[in-house]
Amino acid sequence: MLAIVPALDEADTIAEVVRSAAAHVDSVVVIDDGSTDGTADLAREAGASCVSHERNLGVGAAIATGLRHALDLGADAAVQVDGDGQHVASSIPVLLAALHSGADLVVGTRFEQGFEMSFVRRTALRFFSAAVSRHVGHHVSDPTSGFRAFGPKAMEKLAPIFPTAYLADTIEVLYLAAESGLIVRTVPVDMIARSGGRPYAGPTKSVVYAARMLLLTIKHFRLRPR
Ligand SMILES: Nc1nc2c(ncn2[C@@H]2O[C@H](COP(=O)(O)OP(=O)(O)OP(=O)(O)O)[C@@H](O)[C@H]2O)c(=O)[nH]1
Ligand SMILES: [Mg+2]
Repeated sequence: MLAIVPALDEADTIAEVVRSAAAHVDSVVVIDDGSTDGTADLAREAGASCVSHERNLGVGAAIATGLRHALDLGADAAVQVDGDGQHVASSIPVLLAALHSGADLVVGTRFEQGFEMSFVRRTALRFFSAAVSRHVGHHVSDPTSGFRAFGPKAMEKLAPIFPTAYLADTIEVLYLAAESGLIVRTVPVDMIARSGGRPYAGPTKSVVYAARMLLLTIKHFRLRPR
């Protein structure tokens, strides 16, 4: 069992993320994407192995690298945990338990805990939640959550096709999972607000990539498994 931690300039939080995840998995790999604040060294000092991309490839590419790494190690499961400290490690066993109950890919959802967000973001997420839920045949209330667990079949099927663009790395991958015959399930998890570093996407990037994701949603709708 492996934790995959995508990280870009998360020096404030990475050591604690590695240590807290390590209590629930066999090993932790941090996928560093050109951090300039010492994230990679801090991750190693905290006990993680660290893979660094030569240039910034984004979160999706980092997860793909992590899944390939997990397959190479022969890991039976991989948990995706953000490096900014938002994903509370004590929820890792909850994600893994859902894998053991028969799911191939488990999405940790935060809305059950009443997570705060803006009206526009909430509305867009409602739309994508409805589209993803229909596609995977299970209600996914929080399709952009990056707190997830992958079983062996999900690692194998998704590692070669993991989308790299922002939002596609969380939403489109669920369409691809359903089209690959994977069972997608959700469990409520604990998440907290960012305590340091900077968010990956600002408002402009979010709007542009949400529009792109809308087009991809139409494309995948035609491929929906029946
Ligand atoms: N490997 C890699 N990791 C990244 C990259 N950009 C962001 N990350 C990491 O991916 C995780 C998620 O990014 P965040 O910016 O926290 O995204 P978010 O949680 O949707 O947004 P906030 O709620 O604002 O934190 C964090 O651990 C980041 O350090 C990147 O280009 N490459
Ligand atoms: Mg975050």
